[in-house]
Amino acid sequence: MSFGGDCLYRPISLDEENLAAKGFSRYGERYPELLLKSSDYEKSQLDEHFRSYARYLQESLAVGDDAFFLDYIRWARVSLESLHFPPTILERSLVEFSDVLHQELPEDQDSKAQEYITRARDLLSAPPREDPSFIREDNPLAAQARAYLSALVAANQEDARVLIIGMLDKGVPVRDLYRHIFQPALQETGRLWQVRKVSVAEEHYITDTTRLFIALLYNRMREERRKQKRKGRRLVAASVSGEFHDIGIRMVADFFEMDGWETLYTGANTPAPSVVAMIRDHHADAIAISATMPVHVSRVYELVRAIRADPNTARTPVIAGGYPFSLVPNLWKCIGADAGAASADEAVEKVNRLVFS
Ligand code: B12
Repeated sequence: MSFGGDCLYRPISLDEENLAAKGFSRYGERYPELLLKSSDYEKSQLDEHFRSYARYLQESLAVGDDAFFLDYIRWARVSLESLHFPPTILERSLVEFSDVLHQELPEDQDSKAQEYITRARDLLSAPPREDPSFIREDNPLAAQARAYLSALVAANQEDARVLIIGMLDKGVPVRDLYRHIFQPALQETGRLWQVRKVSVAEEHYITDTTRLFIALLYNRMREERRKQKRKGRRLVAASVSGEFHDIGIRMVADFFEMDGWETLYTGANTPAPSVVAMIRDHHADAIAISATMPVHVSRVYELVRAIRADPNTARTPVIAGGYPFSLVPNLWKCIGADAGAASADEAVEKVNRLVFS
């Protein structure tokens, strides 16, 4: 269990408020006529982009990898296009932001930041590509996942419920419902939300209905759990503070349950000190930490440090995962965890190896 390994997360703190305000005001000076024509909503979006540049840049600089910053630019481009905003906004605002950074950052940070901005601008000069559906052809339950999502997009909870129950009755394991129905349907919902094909309210409805179905599967999960010899080991599973996404870590926790572990799942937005106390007070044998938003990687890092700093928890194996970990290979090492995994099955396999070998 070592901190660092062959890469290191070096936390830095950029003054988001100041950088965003200066970026916005330079943009206004450079393009006064554009800002004059913009609605309040468009102005608030521009302000939000400057803030996000600072937040994502901070995480990229901390880990020495442009992946978070570039991923944000890709995401912002798709979002702006779907709002029919002029595509030049990103390019122009990046140029202004780059000048602000040059004035505000120390030289070493600035030179890295300028590299990332150059790559972001190269990315913007290439033609955009549409993201394919998350319900892929190689998904063995693709037709059912599409039917599930279509039912929920049409606000037809009953059809979705009947579909899920029908699959359970045919013997489809709970694990496959998670892997091949819920996960791709939720990811696809996110894509449709981003391109404005489903609204925020519809996304919330689809997400919450899926959470309801997951809860309804609890008894079935316990039956699958009973088939597995108990391991006599306990896992704490949490999303870091500030992180509102918790279905991924729910899925990870449930896969551990079905593998014979006992799990303490805390869900979203869990403050670091209370995670440490839970590991200590309940004698957990491992901890799984989740973050979905790349801007929360610093929180994962802080939580791992807090676990290592308490002598009662310092040696507890830590596995970390979620979307940002798919962007930077070995990010788990950089933030001081003992393992990382791209999926719930892999997480179970890796932690079993850490704990039992
Ligand atoms: C539902 C949802 C929400 C819900 C979350 C409700 C909840 N209780 O979870 C709400 C409405 C709260 C929400 C809010 C936001 N969201 Co949201 N959300 C989603 C959505 C549609 C589904 C998430 C999900 O459950 N996926 C299914 C699970 C099963 O997959 P998963 O999380 O990836 O988990 C798997 C792996 O990552 C891994 N894993 C996860 N955790 C761990 C942990 C360990 C230890 C391991 C080993 C593995 C592991 O294993 C899991 C199983 O395979 C996604 C779309 C998407 N692509 O996922 C957007 C998405 C993640 N959200 C997004 C955004 C932008 C936001 C907001 C900023 C929106 C806003 N403007 O307010 C906020 C941020 C809130 C915050 N501070 O965290 C973007 C993120 C873009 C980006 N690349 O940065 C996405 C991708 C949508 C999109 N396409 O634009 N969101």
